[in-house]
Amino acid sequence: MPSSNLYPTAELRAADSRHYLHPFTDFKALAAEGARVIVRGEGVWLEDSDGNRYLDGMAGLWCSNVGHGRREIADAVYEQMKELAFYNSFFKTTNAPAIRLAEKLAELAPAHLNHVFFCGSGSEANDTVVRLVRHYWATLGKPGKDIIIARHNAYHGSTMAGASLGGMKPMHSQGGLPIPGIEHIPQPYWFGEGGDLSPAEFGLWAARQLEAKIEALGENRVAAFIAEPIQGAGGVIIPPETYWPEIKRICGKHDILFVADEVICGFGRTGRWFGSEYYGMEPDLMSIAKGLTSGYLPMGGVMVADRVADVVIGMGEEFYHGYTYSGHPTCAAAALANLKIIQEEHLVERVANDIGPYFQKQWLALGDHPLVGEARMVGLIGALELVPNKPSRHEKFANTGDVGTLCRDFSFNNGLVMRATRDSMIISPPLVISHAEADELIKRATLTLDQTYMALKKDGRVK
Ligand code: PXG
Repeated sequence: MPSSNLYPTAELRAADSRHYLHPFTDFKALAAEGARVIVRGEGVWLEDSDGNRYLDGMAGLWCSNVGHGRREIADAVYEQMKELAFYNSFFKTTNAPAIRLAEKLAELAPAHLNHVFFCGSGSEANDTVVRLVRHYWATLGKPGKDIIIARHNAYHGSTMAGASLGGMKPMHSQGGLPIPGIEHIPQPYWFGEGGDLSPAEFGLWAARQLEAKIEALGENRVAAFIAEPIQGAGGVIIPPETYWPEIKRICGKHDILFVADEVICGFGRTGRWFGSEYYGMEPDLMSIAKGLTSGYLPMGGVMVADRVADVVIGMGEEFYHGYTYSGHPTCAAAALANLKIIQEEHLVERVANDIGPYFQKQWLALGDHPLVGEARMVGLIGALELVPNKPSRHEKFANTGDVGTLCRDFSFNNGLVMRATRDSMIISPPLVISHAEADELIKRATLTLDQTYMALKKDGRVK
């Protein structure tokens, strides 16, 4: 990758703050500071308009599973665009890449999931979920069975239904959310909310909140439970081992659908194709996006179990739902090329047996740092909890988020992209990261922790 370039950074920044409304951004703060202009990506590396290089510890935004700059995907997209850039899938029409992709996904997903509804993003996937599960129960003559249970601090997208399913309080405070018929239960976040319970006890407690909620609402009113196998944006919440088996028992006992939001956990992140497989869950529906195309083009979908498809296809009236870009041929071509790379380079197996264990060992060792209260990781998704007074996990920093932001800024300056959630640091690198690059990531993360620790010592926030 060339280290110099011709981008006019100052002018781009000025135009950016004049015209570009960024997502999830404090506009005034961004205008004051100016955004980093990212101009190039290759493998796990990014380069900005001033020629600075960054190790992309977040795989774009939890999505660049095959790494940046893959020529194979660019070529597949180019070829498809020349042939047929776009046609829709309405009115009894279809296209070859979307068919091939649906077939491929049925092959890769657990055996009982053989149908897919395509859309443009994870948010649209979850909007589709809400409409589809309600349509399913209505078709079975139970239109009143329409409540969807989700979890606090979950992230399911930014559309009206996605943000409603999500459990982010600041999002609900804007725009009149959640929409009706969505309920939330506690998350299985032992480090932050486990009190004096052991992880195992807390995992059972958190799972049983689902049963309590179903019983309080009445099973005849509950359509589905939706959850990420591991909560990503919420702070890489890895549930205690007791959690998913108990959820499985509860979903099996009550007649409700289980929806796995695989937008982050899907396509190898956990060392299995899907996070629900890692936890032995058998979802009725799976939301997918991000790693489906590794972010090369926007695409999402909902995978549908035979049990649900049989009803919706065999008994239902028309499902009045769909997007212009459902089954977009060029996006499907990108997804196919991406999945081909994941298969041919054995990236899922690599996360399970090679780079995953190699990286985890070093990441978990960061738990010994005086600032780190807990290091956790599954596959290639992990977090570090920063605490002021180790080993207490009950004491937190004042003004939650300030220390995380400080640490993230040090990280950027050290040429490493980590994301901060509250006061924890998050990592989710491309699955192609090499051993040497993993070592480099850990080196930069260690330096970042040391600098953060020193700064906090200096201003008295740690003793
Ligand atoms: N479900 C999950 C589990 C997600 O992580 C979505 C749905 C929505 O996908 P789209 O494609 O509509 O964005 C997501 C997206 C963050 C961050 O700050 C995470 C996401 C999106 C934006 C920011 O960690 N995840």
